[in-house]
Amino acid sequence: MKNTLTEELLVSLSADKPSISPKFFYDDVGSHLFDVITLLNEYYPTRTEKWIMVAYRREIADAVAHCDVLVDLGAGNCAKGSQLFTSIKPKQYRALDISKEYLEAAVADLEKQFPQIEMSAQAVDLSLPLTFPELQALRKVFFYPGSSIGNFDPEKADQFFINLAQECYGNGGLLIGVDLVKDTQTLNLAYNDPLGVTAAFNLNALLNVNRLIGSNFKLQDWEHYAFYNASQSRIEMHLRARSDVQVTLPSNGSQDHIISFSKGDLIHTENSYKYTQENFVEKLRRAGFTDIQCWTDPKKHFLVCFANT
Ligand code: AVJ
Repeated sequence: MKNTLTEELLVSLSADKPSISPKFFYDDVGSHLFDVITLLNEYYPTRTEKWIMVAYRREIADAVAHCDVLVDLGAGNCAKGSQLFTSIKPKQYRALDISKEYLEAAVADLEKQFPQIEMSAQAVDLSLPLTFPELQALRKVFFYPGSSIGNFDPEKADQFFINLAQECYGNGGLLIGVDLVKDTQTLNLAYNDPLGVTAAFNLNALLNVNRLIGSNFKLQDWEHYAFYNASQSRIEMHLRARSDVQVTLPSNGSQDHIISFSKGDLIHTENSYKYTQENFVEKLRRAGFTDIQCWTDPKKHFLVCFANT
């Protein structure tokens, strides 16, 4: 594990455009920092999605119509998934996430509250194709909230949707939440909160990397840098070197690797793509979904879609 991570980070940090994958945000501290981000006034996505889900609860349940299995992609604490139980009434609940321990505890709690729903927890890497042959005959609802799709490059997102549309086998669909393109100021503020929680969340990736591979990033050498790139319709998050810095990546066996950064150099840590409703619906259609219904908030800040096959 340690070796492959070291290898992965050595490659991504020595590249022409150095990067650290956003998956490195989510250690224990990072997951909690993200939870705090979702409470911030400036970070509108979480609360706006919640508002849509509540305001259009009936309409969404009607669009879904019937659900044998709710497949929660990136379930986390299962809070959003379980909110759907009373409206969508799934017979089975499948919670998927990268971290299995966290997930199993959440699912165990839910099983006590909803003994009539059959539940399971499964560790997955969502960047790889998913397959559910055992669910073929059942009506499935894939659930992918929170604009997690925004972390995928547009081409990757297409692949992800094509995979899911196929896995529906004509019997089911995708319930998804996505952040919408809006004025630059609102976008920039959501990723540059004055309290500095997003900055801490970004910088924490360095602490996580140090812990995982034994590197020696120092927080005082780096600063949070996030902005909306309008031509690519995405928020970019970076860590910017505050001075010339050298970082050592230990390697067992061979020599340690030293990577040098100059003042102002960037490490790209995240893209968060934003879509227009038209773009997004077209994307779902191209992937093989046919009947697509959408709900949004009055300011059109966020979009929830049910894409049927
Ligand atoms: C979890 C990927 C949806 O892109 O808004 C929040 C992550 N990064 N603030 C997002 C995030 C900085 C979030 N997603």
